[in-house]
Amino acid sequence: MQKPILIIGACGQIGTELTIELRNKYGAEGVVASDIREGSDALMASGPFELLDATNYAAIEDVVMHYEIDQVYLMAAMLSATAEKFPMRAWNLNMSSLFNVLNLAKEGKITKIFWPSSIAVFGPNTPKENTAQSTIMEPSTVYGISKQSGERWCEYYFKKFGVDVRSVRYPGLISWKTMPGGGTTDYAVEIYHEALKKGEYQSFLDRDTKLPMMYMDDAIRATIQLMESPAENLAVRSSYNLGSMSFTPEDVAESIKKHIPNFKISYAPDFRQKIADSWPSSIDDSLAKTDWGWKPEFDLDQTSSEMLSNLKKEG
Ligand code: AKB
Repeated sequence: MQKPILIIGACGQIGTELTIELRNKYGAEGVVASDIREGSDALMASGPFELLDATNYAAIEDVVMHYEIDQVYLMAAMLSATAEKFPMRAWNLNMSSLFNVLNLAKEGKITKIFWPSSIAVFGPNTPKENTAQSTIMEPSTVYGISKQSGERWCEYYFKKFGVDVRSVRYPGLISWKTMPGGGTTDYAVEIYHEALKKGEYQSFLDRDTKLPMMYMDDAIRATIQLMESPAENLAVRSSYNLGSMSFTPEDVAESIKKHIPNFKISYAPDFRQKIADSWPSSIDDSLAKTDWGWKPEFDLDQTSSEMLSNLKKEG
């Protein structure tokens, strides 16, 4: 039997769905969920849970030893918009949590790590369209700087100590089960909630701000697929570009109108506009495709149908 997986940050937007999916695959006891706070009733009822601070090395080590953990998915992070407000807290959380798991692997206490990077590693001088895996980066946000530094450390620990760490640069993620918190791409989730509740939405990004985005089912599939790929296939040990679709707030509004014809969108860009303007519009993920067979399944209209029908069922 496979040794259990530990998910740190299991109650967040990605962690919640990742935990459920990994439990479907490996059984309830095969996945230990952990977070600094408790999560949804469904998540809490689905298997073992530990309250855990991702910045506390000794506490993570205790959980790893107690459950004989083999792999860690580190999903705890402060996202781009919140990180601009609390730069030092963001740096501390995003970096110390990563060092904690990298060092556990270096010491041979776990064998494999998943750590999420982001399109935020790119910056205003990066070519915007079809952004390559390796190009000018120069991130201009606190979050982006922490993710780019994290990528460098992942590659360093792989090359220097043989740590099997794997990563993708997530685009904006759209999901209905758990709200995102503190990101610049959050509008693309809020818009569906507001469309159903009020029939209108005021977007904090301008109408033509095009960003790379992905439906959560695709993101979860990519994450598990990468973790299950043979190590020798993985040429990238910093983080893989991961693409699916790109759209603007106006595109989402048009897609929602196919279901809610009277839906209205207005625009009031705030500080998050500057963050969005520094990120790519579309991503070249050909290395993920060749190295581990990545293939996205959801386009914008499929995402809208899924979001609206599931949120409607939730009431
Ligand atoms: C954010 O908006 O901060 C995140 C991200 C793109 O990493 N969703």
